[in-house]
Amino acid sequence: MEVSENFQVLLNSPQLLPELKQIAEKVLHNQRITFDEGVLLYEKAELGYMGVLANYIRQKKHGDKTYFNRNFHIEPTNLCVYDCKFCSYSRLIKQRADGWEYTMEEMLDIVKKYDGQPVTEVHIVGGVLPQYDVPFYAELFSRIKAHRPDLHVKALTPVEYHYIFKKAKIDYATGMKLMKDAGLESMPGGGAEIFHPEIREQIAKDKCTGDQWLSIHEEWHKLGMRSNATMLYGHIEQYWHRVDHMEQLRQLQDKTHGFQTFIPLKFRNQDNQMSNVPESNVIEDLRNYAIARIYLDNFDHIKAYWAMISRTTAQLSLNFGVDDIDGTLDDTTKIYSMAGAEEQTPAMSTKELVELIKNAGRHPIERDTLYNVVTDYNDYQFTEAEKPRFYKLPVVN
Ligand code: V47
Ligand code: SF4
Repeated sequence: MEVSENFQVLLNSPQLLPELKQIAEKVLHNQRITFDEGVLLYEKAELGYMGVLANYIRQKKHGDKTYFNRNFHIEPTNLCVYDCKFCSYSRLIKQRADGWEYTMEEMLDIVKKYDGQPVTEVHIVGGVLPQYDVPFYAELFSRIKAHRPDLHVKALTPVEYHYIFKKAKIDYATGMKLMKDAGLESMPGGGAEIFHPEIREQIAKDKCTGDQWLSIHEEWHKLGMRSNATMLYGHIEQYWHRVDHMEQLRQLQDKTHGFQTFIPLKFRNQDNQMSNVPESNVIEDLRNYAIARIYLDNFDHIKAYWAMISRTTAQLSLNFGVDDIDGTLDDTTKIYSMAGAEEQTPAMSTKELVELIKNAGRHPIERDTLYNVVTDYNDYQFTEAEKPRFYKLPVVN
Protein backbone atom coordinates (compact mmCIF):
# COMPACT_ATOMS: atom_id res chain seq x y z
CA MET A 1 0.00 0.00 0.00
CA GLU A 2 1.12 3.53 -0.71
CA VAL A 3 2.43 5.41 2.27
CA SER A 4 -0.12 8.04 3.12
CA GLU A 5 0.86 11.70 3.29
CA ASN A 6 0.09 11.61 6.99
CA PHE A 7 2.49 8.74 7.52
CA GLN A 8 5.24 10.52 5.60
CA VAL A 9 4.75 13.72 7.59
CA LEU A 10 4.90 11.71 10.79
CA LEU A 11 8.10 9.91 9.84
CA ASN A 12 9.76 13.19 8.87
CA SER A 13 8.71 15.00 12.01
CA PRO A 14 11.79 16.15 13.96
CA GLN A 15 9.76 16.10 17.17
CA LEU A 16 8.98 12.39 16.96
CA LEU A 17 10.78 10.39 19.66
CA PRO A 18 13.29 7.96 18.08
CA GLU A 19 11.60 4.96 19.73
CA LEU A 20 8.20 5.99 18.34
CA LYS A 21 9.77 6.52 14.93
CA GLN A 22 11.12 2.97 15.13
CA ILE A 23 7.63 1.62 15.88
CA ALA A 24 6.21 3.61 12.96
CA GLU A 25 8.87 2.11 10.67
CA LYS A 26 7.93 -1.38 11.88
CA VAL A 27 4.25 -0.77 11.15
CA LEU A 28 5.13 0.55 7.74
CA HIS A 29 7.18 -2.57 6.99
CA ASN A 30 4.62 -4.96 8.35
CA GLN A 31 6.74 -6.02 11.31
CA ARG A 32 5.39 -7.11 14.65
CA ILE A 33 5.92 -4.84 17.66
CA THR A 34 7.25 -6.24 20.93
CA PHE A 35 5.70 -6.31 24.41
CA ASP A 36 7.91 -3.39 25.51
CA GLU A 37 6.93 -1.38 22.45
CA GLY A 38 3.27 -2.02 23.26
CA VAL A 39 3.78 -0.57 26.73
CA LEU A 40 5.73 2.33 25.27
CA LEU A 41 2.83 3.18 22.97
CA TYR A 42 0.46 3.33 25.93
CA GLU A 43 2.90 5.47 27.90
CA LYS A 44 4.25 7.85 25.29
CA ALA A 45 2.28 7.97 22.05
CA GLU A 46 -0.23 10.74 21.52
CA LEU A 47 -3.54 10.32 19.75
CA GLY A 48 -2.61 11.77 16.35
CA TYR A 49 0.37 9.43 16.00
CA MET A 50 -1.75 6.43 16.99
CA GLY A 51 -4.40 7.38 14.46
CA VAL A 52 -1.90 7.47 11.60
CA LEU A 53 -0.45 4.05 12.44
CA ALA A 54 -3.70 2.29 13.24
CA ASN A 55 -5.52 3.73 10.25
CA TYR A 56 -2.68 2.67 7.98
CA ILE A 57 -3.13 -0.95 9.11
CA ARG A 58 -6.91 -0.71 8.93
CA GLN A 59 -6.81 0.66 5.38
CA LYS A 60 -4.37 -2.03 4.32
CA LYS A 61 -6.58 -4.79 5.69
CA HIS A 62 -10.03 -3.46 4.85
CA GLY A 63 -9.88 -0.16 2.96
CA ASP A 64 -12.94 1.84 3.99
CA LYS A 65 -15.05 -1.27 4.55
CA THR A 66 -16.86 -1.20 7.88
CA TYR A 67 -18.82 -4.19 9.05
CA PHE A 68 -21.97 -4.63 11.08
CA ASN A 69 -24.44 -7.44 11.51
CA ARG A 70 -28.10 -7.92 12.28
CA ASN A 71 -28.37 -9.71 15.55
CA PHE A 72 -30.28 -9.95 18.79
CA HIS A 73 -29.24 -11.06 22.24
CA ILE A 74 -30.73 -13.52 24.68
CA GLU A 75 -29.56 -13.03 28.26
CA PRO A 76 -30.84 -16.19 30.00
CA THR A 77 -30.52 -14.66 33.47
CA ASN A 78 -29.13 -11.63 35.24
CA LEU A 79 -28.38 -13.69 38.35
CA CYS A 80 -25.01 -15.25 38.84
CA VAL A 81 -23.12 -17.52 41.18
CA TYR A 82 -20.07 -15.31 40.70
CA ASP A 83 -19.52 -11.87 42.05
CA CYS A 84 -17.34 -9.94 39.64
CA LYS A 85 -16.71 -6.52 41.08
CA PHE A 86 -17.27 -4.67 37.79
CA CYS A 87 -20.54 -6.41 36.97
CA SER A 88 -23.79 -4.54 37.36
CA TYR A 89 -25.66 -7.88 37.39
CA SER A 90 -23.96 -9.58 40.29
CA ARG A 91 -25.51 -7.56 43.07
CA LEU A 92 -28.85 -8.94 41.92
CA ILE A 93 -28.13 -12.47 43.10
CA LYS A 94 -28.96 -11.19 46.57
CA GLN A 95 -32.27 -9.91 45.28
CA ARG A 96 -33.46 -12.95 43.36
CA ALA A 97 -37.00 -11.63 43.17
CA ASP A 98 -35.83 -8.69 41.03
CA GLY A 99 -33.95 -10.87 38.56
CA TRP A 100 -35.03 -12.94 35.59
CA GLU A 101 -34.37 -16.61 34.89
CA TYR A 102 -35.72 -17.53 31.47
CA THR A 103 -36.97 -21.04 30.88
CA MET A 104 -36.13 -22.95 27.72
CA GLU A 105 -39.57 -22.13 26.29
CA GLU A 106 -39.18 -18.43 27.06
CA MET A 107 -35.85 -18.33 25.24
CA LEU A 108 -37.32 -20.14 22.25
CA ASP A 109 -40.18 -17.62 22.25
CA ILE A 110 -37.62 -14.82 21.97
CA VAL A 111 -36.12 -16.59 18.95
CA LYS A 112 -39.58 -17.03 17.40
CA LYS A 113 -40.26 -13.30 17.76
CA TYR A 114 -37.68 -12.82 15.00
CA ASP A 115 -39.31 -15.26 12.57
CA GLY A 116 -39.43 -13.66 9.14
CA GLN A 117 -36.98 -10.91 10.14
CA PRO A 118 -33.62 -10.78 8.38
CA VAL A 119 -31.44 -11.26 11.48
CA THR A 120 -28.49 -13.58 10.97
CA GLU A 121 -27.25 -14.17 14.52
CA VAL A 122 -28.45 -14.81 18.05
CA HIS A 123 -25.88 -13.91 20.71
CA ILE A 124 -26.55 -15.75 23.98
CA VAL A 125 -24.72 -14.68 27.13
CA GLY A 126 -25.66 -13.88 30.71
CA GLY A 127 -25.16 -14.96 34.30
CA VAL A 128 -24.17 -18.41 35.56
CA LEU A 129 -26.73 -20.49 37.47
CA PRO A 130 -26.82 -24.24 38.22
CA GLN A 131 -30.03 -24.98 36.29
CA TYR A 132 -28.33 -23.90 33.06
CA ASP A 133 -26.15 -26.98 32.59
CA VAL A 134 -24.77 -29.06 29.73
CA PRO A 135 -28.07 -30.85 28.90
CA PHE A 136 -29.99 -27.55 29.12
CA TYR A 137 -27.73 -25.64 26.74
CA ALA A 138 -27.33 -28.60 24.37
CA GLU A 139 -31.11 -28.82 24.08
CA LEU A 140 -31.46 -25.03 23.70
CA PHE A 141 -28.94 -24.87 20.86
CA SER A 142 -30.40 -27.85 19.03
CA ARG A 143 -33.96 -26.53 19.34
CA ILE A 144 -32.93 -23.10 18.04
CA LYS A 145 -31.23 -24.72 15.06
CA ALA A 146 -34.21 -27.02 14.44
CA HIS A 147 -36.54 -24.03 14.47
CA ARG A 148 -34.36 -21.77 12.34
CA PRO A 149 -31.38 -23.46 10.69
CA ASP A 150 -30.12 -20.21 9.09
CA LEU A 151 -29.75 -18.40 12.43
CA HIS A 152 -26.13 -18.51 13.61
CA VAL A 153 -25.85 -19.49 17.29
CA LYS A 154 -23.04 -17.50 18.96
CA ALA A 155 -23.26 -18.48 22.58
CA LEU A 156 -21.69 -18.50 26.03
CA THR A 157 -18.15 -17.87 27.11
CA PRO A 158 -15.48 -19.98 28.85
CA VAL A 159 -16.95 -18.68 32.12
CA GLU A 160 -20.13 -20.69 31.54
CA TYR A 161 -18.38 -23.57 29.76
CA HIS A 162 -15.80 -24.05 32.50
CA TYR A 163 -18.61 -24.10 35.10
CA ILE A 164 -20.94 -26.50 33.27
CA PHE A 165 -18.19 -28.90 32.11
CA LYS A 166 -16.81 -29.12 35.62
CA LYS A 167 -20.27 -29.91 36.95
CA ALA A 168 -20.77 -32.53 34.24
CA LYS A 169 -17.27 -33.93 34.95
CA ILE A 170 -16.18 -33.68 31.34
CA ASP A 171 -13.01 -32.14 29.96
CA TYR A 172 -12.97 -29.05 27.74
CA ALA A 173 -12.36 -30.96 24.49
CA THR A 174 -15.29 -33.32 25.11
CA GLY A 175 -17.53 -30.47 26.24
CA MET A 176 -16.86 -28.22 23.27
CA LYS A 177 -17.39 -31.11 20.84
CA LEU A 178 -20.72 -31.81 22.51
CA MET A 179 -21.75 -28.16 22.17
CA LYS A 180 -20.70 -28.11 18.51
CA ASP A 181 -22.75 -31.23 17.82
CA ALA A 182 -25.73 -29.61 19.55
CA GLY A 183 -25.65 -26.57 17.24
CA LEU A 184 -23.18 -24.07 18.70
CA GLU A 185 -21.50 -22.26 15.80
CA SER A 186 -19.23 -19.70 17.40
CA MET A 187 -18.17 -18.31 20.73
CA PRO A 188 -18.41 -14.63 21.66
CA GLY A 189 -15.45 -12.93 23.28
CA GLY A 190 -16.76 -12.30 26.78
CA GLY A 191 -15.39 -13.37 30.14
CA ALA A 192 -11.82 -12.48 29.24
CA GLU A 193 -11.64 -9.34 31.41
CA ILE A 194 -7.91 -9.07 32.19
CA PHE A 195 -6.06 -12.40 32.12
CA HIS A 196 -3.26 -11.53 34.53
CA PRO A 197 -4.02 -13.10 37.95
CA GLU A 198 -2.86 -9.98 39.78
CA ILE A 199 -5.89 -8.14 38.41
CA ARG A 200 -8.25 -11.04 37.71
CA GLU A 201 -8.22 -12.14 41.35
CA GLN A 202 -9.30 -8.70 42.45
CA ILE A 203 -12.11 -8.14 39.97
CA ALA A 204 -13.31 -11.60 38.88
CA LYS A 205 -12.30 -14.00 41.60
CA ASP A 206 -13.48 -17.64 41.39
CA LYS A 207 -14.56 -17.73 37.77
CA CYS A 208 -12.35 -19.36 35.12
CA THR A 209 -8.75 -18.18 35.08
CA GLY A 210 -7.08 -16.52 32.13
CA ASP A 211 -5.37 -19.80 31.22
CA GLN A 212 -8.66 -21.69 31.37
CA TRP A 213 -10.32 -19.04 29.18
CA LEU A 214 -7.55 -19.48 26.61
CA SER A 215 -7.66 -23.31 26.79
CA ILE A 216 -11.38 -23.44 26.08
CA HIS A 217 -10.95 -21.20 23.04
CA GLU A 218 -8.05 -23.37 21.91
CA GLU A 219 -10.18 -26.53 22.10
CA TRP A 220 -12.92 -24.76 20.17
CA HIS A 221 -10.48 -23.64 17.48
CA LYS A 222 -9.12 -27.18 17.21
CA LEU A 223 -12.59 -28.21 16.08
CA GLY A 224 -12.18 -25.78 13.16
CA MET A 225 -14.48 -23.23 14.78
CA ARG A 226 -14.17 -19.47 15.26
CA SER A 227 -14.50 -17.17 18.24
CA ASN A 228 -13.93 -13.61 19.43
CA ALA A 229 -11.87 -12.13 22.23
CA THR A 230 -12.47 -9.14 24.50
CA MET A 231 -10.52 -7.15 27.07
CA LEU A 232 -12.19 -5.20 29.85
CA TYR A 233 -9.99 -2.12 30.24
CA GLY A 234 -9.86 1.18 32.05
CA HIS A 235 -10.28 0.16 35.70
CA ILE A 236 -7.53 -0.97 38.10
CA GLU A 237 -5.20 -2.54 35.56
CA GLN A 238 -1.95 -0.96 34.43
CA TYR A 239 -0.90 -0.60 30.83
CA TRP A 240 1.37 -3.62 30.93
CA HIS A 241 -1.55 -5.83 32.04
CA ARG A 242 -3.34 -4.83 28.85
CA VAL A 243 -0.29 -5.64 26.75
CA ASP A 244 0.13 -8.96 28.59
CA HIS A 245 -3.53 -9.75 27.78
CA MET A 246 -3.05 -8.98 24.10
CA GLU A 247 0.25 -10.87 24.03
CA GLN A 248 -1.47 -14.05 25.22
CA LEU A 249 -4.16 -13.64 22.59
CA ARG A 250 -1.57 -13.01 19.89
CA GLN A 251 0.31 -16.17 20.87
CA LEU A 252 -2.80 -18.35 20.79
CA GLN A 253 -3.84 -16.82 17.48
CA ASP A 254 -0.45 -17.70 15.99
CA LYS A 255 -1.16 -21.29 16.99
CA THR A 256 -4.81 -21.70 15.99
CA HIS A 257 -5.88 -18.76 13.77
CA GLY A 258 -9.34 -19.24 15.27
CA PHE A 259 -10.04 -15.71 16.50
CA GLN A 260 -11.95 -13.41 14.22
CA THR A 261 -12.32 -10.19 16.15
CA PHE A 262 -10.87 -8.39 19.14
CA ILE A 263 -13.29 -6.21 21.10
CA PRO A 264 -11.92 -3.81 23.72
CA LEU A 265 -14.66 -3.29 26.32
CA LYS A 266 -14.55 0.01 28.18
CA PHE A 267 -15.24 -0.41 31.89
CA ARG A 268 -18.46 1.37 32.93
CA ASN A 269 -18.86 2.20 36.59
CA GLN A 270 -22.54 2.55 37.32
CA ASP A 271 -24.24 0.35 39.94
CA ASN A 272 -21.40 -2.04 40.56
CA GLN A 273 -18.83 -2.60 43.27
CA MET A 274 -16.24 -0.53 41.41
CA SER A 275 -18.29 2.63 41.14
CA ASN A 276 -15.48 4.53 42.86
CA VAL A 277 -13.15 3.78 39.92
CA PRO A 278 -13.33 6.56 37.32
CA GLU A 279 -14.03 5.65 33.71
CA SER A 280 -11.49 6.16 30.93
CA ASN A 281 -11.95 9.21 28.72
CA VAL A 282 -12.58 9.19 24.99
CA ILE A 283 -8.92 9.89 24.15
CA GLU A 284 -7.83 6.86 26.14
CA ASP A 285 -10.54 4.79 24.46
CA LEU A 286 -9.35 5.75 20.98
CA ARG A 287 -5.69 5.19 21.90
CA ASN A 288 -6.65 1.76 23.20
CA TYR A 289 -8.38 0.78 19.93
CA ALA A 290 -5.35 1.97 18.00
CA ILE A 291 -2.86 0.00 20.10
CA ALA A 292 -5.02 -3.10 19.79
CA ARG A 293 -4.96 -2.68 15.99
CA ILE A 294 -1.17 -2.29 16.01
CA TYR A 295 -0.40 -5.06 18.53
CA LEU A 296 -2.79 -7.74 17.28
CA ASP A 297 -1.32 -8.01 13.82
CA ASN A 298 -2.75 -11.52 13.40
CA PHE A 299 -6.38 -10.55 14.14
CA ASP A 300 -8.45 -9.64 11.09
CA HIS A 301 -10.92 -7.37 12.86
CA ILE A 302 -11.13 -4.85 15.69
CA LYS A 303 -14.65 -4.15 16.90
CA ALA A 304 -16.06 -1.14 18.73
CA TYR A 305 -19.22 -2.10 20.57
CA TRP A 306 -21.35 0.94 19.80
CA ALA A 307 -23.93 0.15 22.47
CA MET A 308 -21.30 0.75 25.11
CA ILE A 309 -19.23 3.66 23.83
CA SER A 310 -21.90 5.83 22.14
CA ARG A 311 -22.55 6.26 18.47
CA THR A 312 -20.23 9.24 18.08
CA THR A 313 -17.25 7.47 19.61
CA ALA A 314 -18.03 4.45 17.44
CA GLN A 315 -17.75 6.75 14.39
CA LEU A 316 -14.48 8.23 15.62
CA SER A 317 -13.06 4.79 16.35
CA LEU A 318 -13.20 4.01 12.62
CA ASN A 319 -10.15 6.28 12.25
CA PHE A 320 -8.29 4.45 15.01
CA GLY A 321 -8.15 0.90 13.69
CA VAL A 322 -11.75 -0.23 14.14
CA ASP A 323 -13.48 -1.86 11.16
CA ASP A 324 -16.57 -3.37 12.83
CA ILE A 325 -19.25 -1.81 15.01
CA ASP A 326 -21.28 -4.92 15.97
CA GLY A 327 -24.97 -5.19 15.33
CA THR A 328 -28.51 -3.92 15.46
CA LEU A 329 -29.09 -5.48 18.95
CA ASP A 330 -32.75 -4.47 19.02
CA ASP A 331 -32.70 -3.52 22.71
CA THR A 332 -32.07 -7.12 23.70
CA THR A 333 -29.01 -6.54 25.86
CA LYS A 334 -28.96 -5.08 29.33
CA ILE A 335 -25.30 -5.67 30.20
CA TYR A 336 -24.23 -2.13 29.37
CA SER A 337 -27.34 -0.12 30.06
CA MET A 338 -27.21 -1.48 33.62
CA ALA A 339 -23.55 -0.52 33.88
CA GLY A 340 -24.13 3.08 32.80
CA ALA A 341 -23.67 3.11 29.02
CA GLU A 342 -25.10 6.08 27.10
CA GLU A 343 -27.41 3.73 25.19
CA GLN A 344 -30.15 2.81 27.64
CA THR A 345 -32.24 0.97 25.05
CA PRO A 346 -29.62 -0.07 22.52
CA ALA A 347 -31.19 -0.62 19.13
CA MET A 348 -30.27 0.68 15.71
CA SER A 349 -32.04 -0.15 12.51
CA THR A 350 -29.99 -1.24 9.53
CA LYS A 351 -30.51 2.12 7.87
CA GLU A 352 -29.28 3.91 11.00
CA LEU A 353 -26.15 1.76 11.13
CA VAL A 354 -25.56 2.35 7.44
CA GLU A 355 -25.87 6.10 7.83
CA LEU A 356 -23.70 6.14 10.91
CA ILE A 357 -20.95 4.44 8.91
CA LYS A 358 -21.47 6.55 5.79
CA ASN A 359 -21.44 9.77 7.78
CA ALA A 360 -18.04 8.75 9.08
CA GLY A 361 -16.83 8.52 5.48
CA ARG A 362 -16.73 4.72 5.38
CA HIS A 363 -18.22 1.92 3.33
CA PRO A 364 -20.95 -0.06 5.16
CA ILE A 365 -21.11 -3.82 4.75
CA GLU A 366 -23.63 -6.03 6.47
CA ARG A 367 -21.84 -9.26 7.33
CA ASP A 368 -22.86 -12.54 8.85
CA THR A 369 -21.07 -13.84 11.95
CA LEU A 370 -18.23 -15.31 9.89
CA TYR A 371 -17.74 -12.10 7.89
CA ASN A 372 -19.38 -13.30 4.69
CA VAL A 373 -20.93 -10.28 2.97
CA VAL A 374 -24.72 -10.21 3.32
CA THR A 375 -25.29 -6.77 1.72
CA ASP A 376 -22.86 -4.19 0.44
CA TYR A 377 -24.48 -0.84 1.23
CA ASN A 378 -22.11 1.44 -0.65
CA ASP A 379 -24.48 2.25 -3.43
CA TYR A 380 -27.64 0.95 -1.85
CA GLN A 381 -30.60 3.21 -2.43
CA PHE A 382 -33.08 3.33 0.40
CA THR A 383 -36.70 3.97 -0.51
CA GLU A 384 -38.27 7.26 0.57
CA ALA A 385 -40.03 5.48 3.44
CA GLU A 386 -36.77 3.97 4.62
CA LYS A 387 -34.86 7.28 4.47
CA PRO A 388 -32.25 7.16 7.18
CA ARG A 389 -31.77 9.68 9.94
CA PHE A 390 -28.53 11.59 9.77
CA TYR A 391 -26.00 11.78 12.56
CA LYS A 392 -23.51 14.58 12.33
CA LEU A 393 -19.89 13.86 13.17
CA PRO A 394 -18.11 16.47 15.23
CA VAL A 395 -15.57 18.31 13.08
CA VAL A 396 -12.14 16.70 13.51
CA ASN A 397 -9.12 18.41 11.98
O1 V47 B 1 -17.45 -10.51 29.83
C1 V47 B 1 -19.58 -6.64 32.25
C2 V47 B 1 -18.28 -7.07 30.11
C3 V47 B 1 -18.77 -8.81 28.74
C4 V47 B 1 -19.20 -4.51 32.49
O2 V47 B 1 -18.04 -11.41 20.94
C5 V47 B 1 -18.62 -4.93 31.29
O3 V47 B 1 -19.13 -10.24 19.51
C6 V47 B 1 -17.89 -2.81 30.89
O4 V47 B 1 -18.32 -10.07 25.78
N1 V47 B 1 -18.39 -2.33 32.05
C7 V47 B 1 -19.89 -9.49 27.96
N2 V47 B 1 -17.99 -4.09 30.49
C8 V47 B 1 -20.15 -8.84 26.61
C9 V47 B 1 -19.24 -9.36 25.52
C10 V47 B 1 -19.48 -8.99 24.09
C11 V47 B 1 -20.19 -7.87 23.74
C12 V47 B 1 -20.40 -7.59 22.40
C13 V47 B 1 -19.95 -8.42 21.40
C14 V47 B 1 -19.24 -9.55 21.76
C15 V47 B 1 -18.78 -10.47 20.68
C16 V47 B 1 -18.99 -9.86 23.11
O5 V47 B 1 -19.22 -7.55 29.19
C17 V47 B 1 -18.29 -9.44 30.00
C18 V47 B 1 -17.56 -8.29 30.66
O6 V47 B 1 -16.23 -8.23 30.20
N3 V47 B 1 -18.86 -6.24 31.19
N4 V47 B 1 -19.80 -5.57 33.07
C19 V47 B 1 -19.04 -3.14 32.87
N5 V47 B 1 -19.49 -2.68 34.04
FE1 SF4 C 1 -21.47 -13.35 36.51
FE2 SF4 C 1 -20.46 -12.60 34.17
FE3 SF4 C 1 -21.34 -10.76 35.91
FE4 SF4 C 1 -19.12 -12.11 36.44
S1 SF4 C 1 -19.43 -10.69 34.69
S2 SF4 C 1 -20.81 -11.73 37.89
S3 SF4 C 1 -19.59 -14.12 35.57
S4 SF4 C 1 -22.59 -12.28 34.87
